[in-house]
Amino acid sequence: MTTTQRSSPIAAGFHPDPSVVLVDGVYYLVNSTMEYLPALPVHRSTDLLEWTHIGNVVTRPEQVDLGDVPTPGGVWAPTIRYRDGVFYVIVTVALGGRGCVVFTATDPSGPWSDGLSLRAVDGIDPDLAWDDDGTAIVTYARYPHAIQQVRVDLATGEALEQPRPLWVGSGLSTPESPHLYRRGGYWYLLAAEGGTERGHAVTVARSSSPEGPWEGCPSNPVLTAAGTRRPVQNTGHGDLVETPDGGTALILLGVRPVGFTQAFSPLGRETFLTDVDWVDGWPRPRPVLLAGGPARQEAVFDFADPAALDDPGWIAVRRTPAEVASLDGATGRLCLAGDGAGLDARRPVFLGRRQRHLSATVTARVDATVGVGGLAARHDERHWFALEVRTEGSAAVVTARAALSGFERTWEATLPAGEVELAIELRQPSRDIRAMWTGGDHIRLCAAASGRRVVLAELDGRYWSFETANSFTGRVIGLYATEGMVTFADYAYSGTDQLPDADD
Ligand code: 6LW
Repeated sequence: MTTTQRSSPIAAGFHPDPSVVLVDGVYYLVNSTMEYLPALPVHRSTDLLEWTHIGNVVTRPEQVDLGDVPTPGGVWAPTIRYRDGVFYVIVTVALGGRGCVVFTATDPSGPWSDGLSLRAVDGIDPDLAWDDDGTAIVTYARYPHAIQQVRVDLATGEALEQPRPLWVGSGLSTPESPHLYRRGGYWYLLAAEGGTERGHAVTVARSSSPEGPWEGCPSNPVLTAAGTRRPVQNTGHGDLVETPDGGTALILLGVRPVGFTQAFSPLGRETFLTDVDWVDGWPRPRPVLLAGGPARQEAVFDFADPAALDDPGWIAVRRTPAEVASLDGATGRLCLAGDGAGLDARRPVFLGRRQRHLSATVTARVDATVGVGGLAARHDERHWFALEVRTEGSAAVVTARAALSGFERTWEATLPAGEVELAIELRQPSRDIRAMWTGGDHIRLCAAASGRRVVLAELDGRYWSFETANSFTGRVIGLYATEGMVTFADYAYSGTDQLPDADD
């Protein structure tokens, strides 16, 4: 059972590239998911503050054809829109997947369609808008031509014209994530520039036509955290939406780097919200701050509950959760069958959930009497740490493993054979200058059995952060098996955030 949180960020943990639509007083949010399935989570809200995860656009692997798409490819930046009773999500399955696809649904919680491929869209970050005469316009990013546009027939997927260069941006690097809006007598083109790292920025242009010519805003970039010590960095890649009181909000991605140097962000890119003022006919988003009290979230999954895997927040790597995990009603346990693939494989046997808080504890009770497996935190196949259990005679041998770009270190402890409780403890470091060498969060890898508890390793989380992994995802913590049959009694997550000091 998961409790909904109310604070900023609005979608915490690995939730990059947000897009939002307002339909009959209800907001729907989608985010990219890279190599994970199900893909494209859909969150719902009536006030823009409290969000509930209601489903996922991609629940069937054929919808995206992830196959063996390499990291950091997969399901990139979607746009969600609505017209005449139909919800549309347009997305790119990048680096060898299905390319540009449009999914439709009448109920955003699903099911969503098999998807229509738009072969003419040879770029990323597609946006969907409609012309006065109802023709669909897809605006997207393609290097080196920056923002491009093409009109398409959404019944057939065919292009109605040659793709056209649209806007080169304000002069920063990599213009991308375009969105078109109509307001007053103008069409507005919102974009991200500067790359998704510390230079990330929001820029805007306007025109009387969706084709341009575009007049850039004189105060571009209209938002960036570059060069500041704001607690939320990399702010960019946003989508505008009307607020319940008739104002405007920007939903955008950002990271929460920890510690004094603010160099490493354990959770990856998350989704934030900020208010937008209109000044001289231009949108001016306010800096993104952290709001609300520290939210504590608890989620306990008891695998004796036949509904334990129904929660839409479970994700697996390049396969659906149902392809890697099953519940055994007779024993009340979750079963993972190892197939020889380790956590460094493209398709590990791994079932996880996003780390959503800067301080979190994740525990699982595992039986590895006839297999090898345990609990792992993963950014990608080259950046992960884990507690792995195997049985040797009357001993459960627990190995803490830390893998970083091809380097691996292990620590071992022996406990009595049988059920072992594994714990990954993650703690947000102080922002005090005296703690500056910490870099990332504090990681502790622990195991316990028959009343004996051991701390196997303590790590600096800088090596398992967005900046080090550089793979577009965030930390996902889950259960895994490499060999034989490994079973689990439960998975428990408890997390909280400490707000930065008032002067930050
Ligand atoms: C996304 C693009 C980006 O499509 O990263 O750096 C890609 N910018 O906007 C994946 O999140």
